[in-house]
Amino acid sequence: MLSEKLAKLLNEQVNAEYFSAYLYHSMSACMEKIALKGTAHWLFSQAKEEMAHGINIYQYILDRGAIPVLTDIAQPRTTFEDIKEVFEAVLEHEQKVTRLINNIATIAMQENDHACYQFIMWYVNEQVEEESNASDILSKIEMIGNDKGLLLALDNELATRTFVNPFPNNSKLSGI
Ligand code: OFO
Repeated sequence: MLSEKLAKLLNEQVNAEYFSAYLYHSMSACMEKIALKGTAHWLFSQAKEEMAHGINIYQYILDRGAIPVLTDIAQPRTTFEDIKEVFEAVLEHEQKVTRLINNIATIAMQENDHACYQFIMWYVNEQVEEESNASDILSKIEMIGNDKGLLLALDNELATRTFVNPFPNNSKLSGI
């Protein structure tokens, strides 16, 4: 059984992951608006991944004998002028999520909840990838500067992302 403290943190993390999905949907919509369809697709795929992250924690809360408590999801930012603003915000957001995940790992360790610690370690490793992806794309955007041709090449590259369910064994995520 999860401690009350860990159950609360995991519930908050479900909310944070759903908020991430909401934020990436909003960013995707802004990129559609300026015809960067590949970037919009990348962000939409990221939103799907965030939903999967949230659902997997939701299932874990149930598996540990607690009940997920769903709370309001905040409104995300709705205006982004260009792709640079988007990926600066992606990196900042993922750094914030990393801090939340690390805090859960710290508390799980302090409480000697080895199962929860092991569970959340997947997310600790995932955050390394999330931050690295955002910062790689941001570096490319900075190199591109005002070159529209290179921007379209990056947009085409982002269009090739395919969504892969990160938790194929979670029955709540089968078929997505
Ligand atoms: Fe769930 O990794 Fe991004 O927020």
